Amino acid sequence: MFETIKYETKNHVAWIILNRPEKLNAFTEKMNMEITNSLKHASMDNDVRAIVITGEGRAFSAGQDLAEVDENMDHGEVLRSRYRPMMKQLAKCEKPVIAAVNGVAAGAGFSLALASDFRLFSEKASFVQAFIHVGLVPDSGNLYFLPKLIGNAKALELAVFGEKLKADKVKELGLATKIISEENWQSEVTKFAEQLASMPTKAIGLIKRSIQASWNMSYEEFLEQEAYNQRIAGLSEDHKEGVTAFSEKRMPEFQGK
Ligand code: T3D
Repeated sequence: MFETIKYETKNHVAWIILNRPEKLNAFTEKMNMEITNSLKHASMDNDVRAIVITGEGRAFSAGQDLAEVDENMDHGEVLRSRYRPMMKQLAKCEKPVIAAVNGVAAGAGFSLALASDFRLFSEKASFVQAFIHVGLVPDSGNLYFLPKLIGNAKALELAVFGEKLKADKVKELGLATKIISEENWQSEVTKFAEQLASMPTKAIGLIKRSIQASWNMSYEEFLEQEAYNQRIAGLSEDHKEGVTAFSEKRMPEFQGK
């Protein structure tokens, strides 16, 4: 089905595995398209309740494949036609998306991780704002998310100097949900993803939507949006199950409906 990624589903989790390990999973046009399509597919599959994006081999992704770049390239158009659809598909996904950063994430690879909802970070991974080293500006939403996560001053510093951030620095900056040792990597990522996949999926989607909405709304507008979202959550089967389980003094069994 796909050539540059692997797509697998297990226990309600969709795994999108970037699969050009010999090029550190650098993005080609085809890969941008396949990531976009796989995210769309996972978003629409009712059986999928969490999505993991990770890389094959020693890297998460080294960003744009520089072998594809030539001097006649219109970089603005490349972003509009290839990266924007991928980042928009990710932003509108109503299921939790986990970037399992198994190794180096550079350039747009770093951006993809920033745009995800959770970042699990291997102790041997690193983040690099590689753009400046090739005379470019961080793209693919990078400078939209990074200042919100770590503040303007630190985001500017990283974007300008492009230093490699190893696990200890990533932890200090609060850029990772969790740092995971190499030996526990696969089991911990799976456990985290499967835990999310057993939670009330609709409520998680509404939480994501609320946080996104809060960036562009007045408090009054936000409170209205909140009421609208809570009405939807309140009509879900998972809400009913949560209340029933509470009154029966047992653990809820959410179905994501
Ligand atoms: O038009 C547009 O603007 C589109 C949007 C662009 C967004 C971007 O992502 S721009 C930024 C592009 N990415 C980079 O500039 C990163 C370049 N790579 C690196 O800086 C380093 O490779 C890493 C820090 C990621 C990893 O370093 P290291 O020492 O672990 O590995 P390496 O030896 O440099 O790379 C290993 C191989 O992967 C090597 O190939 P070889 O020599 O073994 O055949 C290297 O050329 C290849 N590779 C690494 N990154 C890329 C790549 N090949 C193509 N494109 C890459 N981005």
